[in-house]
Amino acid sequence: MNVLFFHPANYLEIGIPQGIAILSAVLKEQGHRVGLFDTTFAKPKGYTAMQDAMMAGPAIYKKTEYTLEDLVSNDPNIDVVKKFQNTIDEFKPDLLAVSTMTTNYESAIDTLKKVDARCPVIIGGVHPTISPDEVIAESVIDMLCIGEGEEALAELCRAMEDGRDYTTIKNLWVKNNGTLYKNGVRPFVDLDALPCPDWSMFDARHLFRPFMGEIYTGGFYISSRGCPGACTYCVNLALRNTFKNCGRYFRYQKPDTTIAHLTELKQKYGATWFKFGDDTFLLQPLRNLQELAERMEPLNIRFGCSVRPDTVNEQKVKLVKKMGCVAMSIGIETGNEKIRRNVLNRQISNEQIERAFKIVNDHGIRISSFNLIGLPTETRENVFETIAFNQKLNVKSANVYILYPFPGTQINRENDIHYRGRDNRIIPMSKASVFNLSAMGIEEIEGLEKTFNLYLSLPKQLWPLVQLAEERTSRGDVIFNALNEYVSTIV
Ligand code: B12
Ligand code: SF4
Repeated sequence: MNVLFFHPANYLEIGIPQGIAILSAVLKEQGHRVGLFDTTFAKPKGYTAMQDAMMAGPAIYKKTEYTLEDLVSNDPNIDVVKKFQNTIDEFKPDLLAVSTMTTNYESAIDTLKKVDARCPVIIGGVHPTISPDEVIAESVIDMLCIGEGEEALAELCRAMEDGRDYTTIKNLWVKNNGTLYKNGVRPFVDLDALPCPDWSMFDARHLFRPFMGEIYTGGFYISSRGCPGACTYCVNLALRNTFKNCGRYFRYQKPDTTIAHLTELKQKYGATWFKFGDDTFLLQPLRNLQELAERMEPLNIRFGCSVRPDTVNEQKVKLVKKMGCVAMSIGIETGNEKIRRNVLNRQISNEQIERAFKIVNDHGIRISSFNLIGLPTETRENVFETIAFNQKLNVKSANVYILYPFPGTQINRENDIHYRGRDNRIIPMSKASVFNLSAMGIEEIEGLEKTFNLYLSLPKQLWPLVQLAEERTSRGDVIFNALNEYVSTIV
């Protein structure tokens, strides 16, 4: 079978998607031919280079010898549809396999509608898993995968190759001769039975990893799946319900598997920097981390990971430091404990967060905090509580997002949110303020998102100026740019 994967990423949103990389490895093991159409480096017409700081993100930005923009500066502009059609015509897929989150789902569908796949199209990823009804209703989609695809896709390819019926495969919804077959879900895959992710078909520039002024080679790696949390803004709760009879929702690999894969990725691709995409890396039991610490140290890699503050303790942080951890993303979400507990259902106190930050800071691991604004009931004063809390924690770089009530989340359900606008298009992340869930106005939230890091970095005497920078006017922009320049070069 010829299987062509489609990764409909936004331009320069680098990072090899682990979903496609694992599925590709599984299919290759079974003797199938695999190809890829990836829009990450498809430079759109009229594209103008972004600031380097925007590209690398505030958490990791420090000037580097060269930037991602330098790496793509000589790339031609690409007509995505034409290039996709050429790839299809040359590769001649028997199956087109698309992977999407909510944020890139619609652009994937738009593109699919403009090409002739000349074969069945299957789609998977978090969005089809959470919103299968709307996805399967699309005329360009023939099948979708609910949840894990390793076994389902392999079974589908075998059946298609043998000319057998494939309408009853677990995890798949299949359209066939006017009938829709909605099959149930299967037990979770054994994470230790999966092959090493296949990075070979991806553009090597996906591996560009600037960190603290140095450039490394590396990418995402995920050693566990699931999270026992039930935060109201996260899809995990809905996923856990969908897969409640499939096995233990939070699962992790044996250290043997993690070590074997990291070694292979280092040997094959020169990867020395990894970002563990595990939902919360320190959830693994201590004995796992102990073994990983012993066996990862000689590998001499650096990595970053995301953790929940209530999983941080001295012993675990010592171990990850030994493994090579240099950066941690920790979710504060809001400085107001009541909102954190009652609105976000994160039962974590400010004190626990302070303790976690202290431990991580004491071990010299760089922290970037994650914050949400625009939360239900949130006022301007609450946002300033979040800024003050970041200051108290000595956060140097804060990531701040306006809450987007993704489908499947409790906030989405409780507020009866339609995430499509009047034009029936999915409201993009950049317009999350229009959901208007907080006690603030839309412009006020947008202004606070824009200036959050300025408030965080600048002394209170300059805050009246920062407030002017919140405005969406040319005066606001001029002041914002000047303050931003000042913060990134001097403060
Ligand atoms: C790594 C990651 C990223 C990376 C993505 C890089 C990359 N190219 O992979 C980056 C940092 C860019 C990113 C950004 C964002 N992310 Co993110 N991210 C993740 C994370 C941590 C891991 C994804 C992953 O690789 N999982 C492991 C693989 C194996 O699982 P998988 O992709 O789901 O694939 C499996 C199945 O879905 C299925 N499958 C997948 N594709 C296909 C295709 C076919 C044909 C088939 C049959 C099956 C199949 O089989 C796979 C193997 O079992 C997930 C959380 C998570 N643990 O999944 C969040 C997650 C996907 N992200 C999320 C969010 C919210 C975001 C952001 C919006 C955050 C923000 N505020 O900016 C942005 C959006 C970016 C954008 N503009 O689109 C949400 C998605 C919500 C949604 N409804 O889409 C998640 C689920 C986190 C969460 N718990 O809420 N993210
Ligand atoms: S801890 Fe993180 S991954 Fe787990 S449910 Fe909460 S937001 Fe989702």
